[in-house]
Amino acid sequence: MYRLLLGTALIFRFGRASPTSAPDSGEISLRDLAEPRFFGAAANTTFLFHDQNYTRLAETQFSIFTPENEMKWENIEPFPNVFNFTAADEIVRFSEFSHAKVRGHNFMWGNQLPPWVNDSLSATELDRVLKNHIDKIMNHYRGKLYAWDVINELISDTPNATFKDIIWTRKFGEEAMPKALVYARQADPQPRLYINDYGIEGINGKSNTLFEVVKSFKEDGILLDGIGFQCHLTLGQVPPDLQENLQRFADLDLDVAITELDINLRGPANDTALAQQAKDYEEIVNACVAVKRCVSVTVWGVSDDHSWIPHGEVLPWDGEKRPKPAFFAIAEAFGESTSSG
Ligand code: 9MR
Repeated sequence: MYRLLLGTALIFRFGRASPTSAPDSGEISLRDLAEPRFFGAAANTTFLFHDQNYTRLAETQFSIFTPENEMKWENIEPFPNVFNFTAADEIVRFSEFSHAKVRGHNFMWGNQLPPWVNDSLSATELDRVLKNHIDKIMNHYRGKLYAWDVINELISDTPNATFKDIIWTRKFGEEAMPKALVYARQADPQPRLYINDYGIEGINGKSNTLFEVVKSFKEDGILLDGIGFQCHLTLGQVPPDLQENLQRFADLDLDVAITELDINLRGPANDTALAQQAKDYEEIVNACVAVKRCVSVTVWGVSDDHSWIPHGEVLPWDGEKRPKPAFFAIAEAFGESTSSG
């Protein structure tokens, strides 16, 4: 009740959402059922405070948020040493009001870089630029963030290479990841530092590559706290060894997290497809709750109308913010797990 009132107060305070009657999810709150884990969403300021039903779901259903785009380099440091924290701050403030955590996203990625971060910078200049970027942002959010995706999507998709060929690896080679991790740890020892990637959900060539990289970091004393498994998956294709894979990373003394979950129907949203989608969501949540070090499950968006995949019908709430079978499947998976670690 408190949270509902708070949500209404927030909407009133920011004054931008239009009051409509919200389809609700009954008495079920996934954030409550997920405890002691976190249930999260990618939050997007284009909708937060602008779509009342979105804000209400955000406020009542989630205990952790990842800014979908607001902390990416092109948005947060669009020009050299010129930082724009406005949008990212809105999400951090909203999270504080609703007692939710924040995962920062991200520092080192090949996409969504501003034009001035390009190959014409020397390795020395890029090094200075990276350090300054991490320092300024971590200072700004000191004490406020739970975790950071320090590194996003650097592992190669092909077996003949360890890393993707992007600006960071072109300039720094295999020092790219350690550099970012060390700078982040130096800037603020508090937040959990993660490597986040896609296609590493099952035991496969790519996750094996990451596993070896992470093992060598551990041996070299490079501090890393967790691995984010994005889980942008296609209907019916949850890897059967997801849990085993999460566990082998956890066994390296790392937290693991499902960070960007959605299930793309790639076809019509009929009852059969929605039932399979629910099964897929349930399997993923089950895998997380079976692994002690799995700290959170985050879906990439809130409802189908605001997903990064248009018409993909990928999320637990439909375009009208009505709970889909996937929502109830998640509730069941978390609900049944309350006794497990
Ligand atoms: O959801 C994000 C979308 O709004 C952006 O246009 C897109 C641009 O690259 O990035 C999306 O988020 C990505 C995330 O940051 C990293 N993993 C893949 C996500 C989906 O593309």
